[in-house]
Amino acid sequence: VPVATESIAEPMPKYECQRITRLKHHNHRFTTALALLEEHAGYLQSGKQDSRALAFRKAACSLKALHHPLTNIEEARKLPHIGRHSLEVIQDILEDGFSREVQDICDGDFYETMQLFTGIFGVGATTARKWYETGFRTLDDIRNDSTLSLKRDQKIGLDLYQDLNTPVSLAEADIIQDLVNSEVQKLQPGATVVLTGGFRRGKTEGHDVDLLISHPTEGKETGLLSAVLARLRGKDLLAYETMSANTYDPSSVSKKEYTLDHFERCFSIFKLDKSLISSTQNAKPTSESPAGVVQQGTSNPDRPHQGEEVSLERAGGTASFSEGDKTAEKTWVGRRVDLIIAPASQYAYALVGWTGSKHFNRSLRLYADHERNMKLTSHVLYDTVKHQYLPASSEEDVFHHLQLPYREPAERNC
Ligand code: DCP
Ligand code: MG
Repeated sequence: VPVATESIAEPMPKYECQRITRLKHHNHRFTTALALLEEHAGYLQSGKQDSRALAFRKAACSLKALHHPLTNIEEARKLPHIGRHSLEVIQDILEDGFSREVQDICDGDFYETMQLFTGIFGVGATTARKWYETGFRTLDDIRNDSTLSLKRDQKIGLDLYQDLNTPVSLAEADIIQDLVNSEVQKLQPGATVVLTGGFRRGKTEGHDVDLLISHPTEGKETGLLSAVLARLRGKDLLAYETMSANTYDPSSVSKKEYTLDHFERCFSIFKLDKSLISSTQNAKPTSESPAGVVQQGTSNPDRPHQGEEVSLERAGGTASFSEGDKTAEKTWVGRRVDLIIAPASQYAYALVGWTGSKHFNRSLRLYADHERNMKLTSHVLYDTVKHQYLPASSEEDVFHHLQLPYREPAERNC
């Protein structure tokens, strides 16, 4: 007789960072539906207070960490963070095999149009919704309306729509890492260029390539980013770039709102030569279809860069994208690349922060704050009782300071 080990095991811990959450789990039929509802809730909300979206995400995270397929609603009730709305969705899927609410969202044109518009680089939910409410439904509606004054990044986003909505493969990410690394080594031998974000957590596709650049000797990373960008520009490898300076201010670490990081970084679009990737072409969507629903497009419900339009607008970008590129057969594919510079003393915290997932980070920060009286950022960990910073030279050190069992990147997929 099989023993239901989990019924006698301890209850699931409250914080996601206390659990093991892998990419592959037993409850995709629920979590894909909840991810779609999260995305849809994000489209409806404005500002940063996306509590409905967060509720769906937290419910999905609990199901992802479950060691077996969920088979009854009573068990779902016992899991942490499964709210009333999520319970209803889970119950529908258990009983009917699909969620009517999810189906209705997919059948309407709001969700589909919002996916289309937020897929434009530089367009967040607020702008997309404004366009939807104006009556726009297609990319050509946007392209052909002379009254819209599109930002430079949004124009590039429209021009490269197909490229930027085709998932980046791991093979492509490796090529881009090599390209950047070879330039970095010429400028500052011994510097490190590490592929972070979803790829480091074991994903084989992503919406962008996140490269964390550092040097074991503190200070040697200074000036590196502009120099690397100059070299890449010289080789005509950049279609777009916008750099933001390091705005890190150690005195602000104790402020509650201090959660985003302040490293020197560059959002860019690389021109990846097609001849380099011909053997690794991939054109399939990243997202799975939620229970009983055929999903359109390649948009990833996990896509976290929505709402970034403000900072991009403020930063203003420089684009190098000539008419010739558009009219002639393009020999390259546009790929989103984030380059982040971290000094050695902050590297371990930056690595945790940029490995994610975004939700894992959120839970780590809450755990640090509420359970350990510590403030965690992508720069430092600060003990608010002892009034001291806790240095870390590895990710293991970070978990150790927080008195949490170490989680491999592949176990941080919540
Ligand atoms: N990050 C974060 N908070 C944000 C944005 C990012 O903590 N608002 C961190 C966690 C992410 C990492 O940076 O894992 C990289 O950001 P991405 O948006 O690229 O996220 P992923 O790499 O996880 O997803 P994708 O595979 O879609 O690129
Ligand atoms: Mg990424």
